Amino acid sequence: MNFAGTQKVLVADDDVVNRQVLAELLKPEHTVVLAKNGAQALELAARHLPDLMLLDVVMPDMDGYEVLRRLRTDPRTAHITVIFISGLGRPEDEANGLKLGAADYIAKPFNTTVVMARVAMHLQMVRQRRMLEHLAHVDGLTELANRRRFDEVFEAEWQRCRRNGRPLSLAMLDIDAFKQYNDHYGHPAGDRALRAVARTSASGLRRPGDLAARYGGEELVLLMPDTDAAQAQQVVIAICTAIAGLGIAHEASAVAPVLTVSAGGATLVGAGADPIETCTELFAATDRLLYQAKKSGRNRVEWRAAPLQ
Ligand code: GH3
Ligand code: MG
Repeated sequence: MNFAGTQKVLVADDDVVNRQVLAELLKPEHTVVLAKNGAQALELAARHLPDLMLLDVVMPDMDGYEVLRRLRTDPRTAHITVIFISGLGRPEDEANGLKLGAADYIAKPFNTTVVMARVAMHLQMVRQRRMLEHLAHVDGLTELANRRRFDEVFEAEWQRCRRNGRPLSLAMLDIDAFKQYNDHYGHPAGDRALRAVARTSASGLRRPGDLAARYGGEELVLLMPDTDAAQAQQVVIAICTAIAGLGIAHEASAVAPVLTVSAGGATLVGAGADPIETCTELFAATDRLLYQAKKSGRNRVEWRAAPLQ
């Protein structure tokens, strides 16, 4: 992931001169988006998802305070860093702006050097926050989502799919005879194989809402919202086939001459007798099916459509 790219700043001000001055200042180093009123600021913020907004407080129709309030109610824009730039220079105006959740407050007339310095400082903080978020959610070895990220997304998708009566598919993948692989080829080779399995799994998922995560050790989970049992099973079989197709030699395996995986999968398909009640139960069902795949010979996929007992 690249954290060093050009950052995007949205400037919202009803005064054309202010907009131009700020745009000229920022353009050499940043991508600049300009809005001339509050409504346009909201629309462009949702469309461009800027790293930072410079928001005028006093604007006709919708003032900057209201723009900020509305930004915070939309999950897409809720975390955008906002600096107020305002002709209202009393301490209580500044305090009010900060209380509403602005990161900073600059009074007009502004000093361009100070504006640039503050913008640079806040953009640096945005960059650092993104890096920390990335580190907190990504597994260092495979670069897949980590377990923490998976748990968050799984819970949210579980809620969403149940609410909308949509199917939700979950699969768990585990490398066959991986202990023997490490014993035979060494741990660094094991790491490389695990990375290849992770890459193949991630690229086998088809939709933007799908998620591949490393759940632990050599165990991956694949989450496919809005995907029925037949589709999900097909995707997982294709992934397992592609992994075997990598042709990673595994002389020590009793299963096959190449590295293989086993998978268990379950799909939540709405109401029925003995339905699955929680995402933990769906997870446990998937885990049991993986165990079955292992027990019945490995290098295979076991699937069931919920409601399961
Ligand atoms: P099974 O077919 O039943 O899944 O057998 P297995 O040998 O794959 O399973 P077992 O649970 O006995 O061993 C898992 C092995 O995976 C042991 C552990 O060292 C290895 N492993 C887990 N995480 C990593 C990792 O990050 N890198 C490497 N190289 N090996 C790992
Ligand atoms: Mg294993």
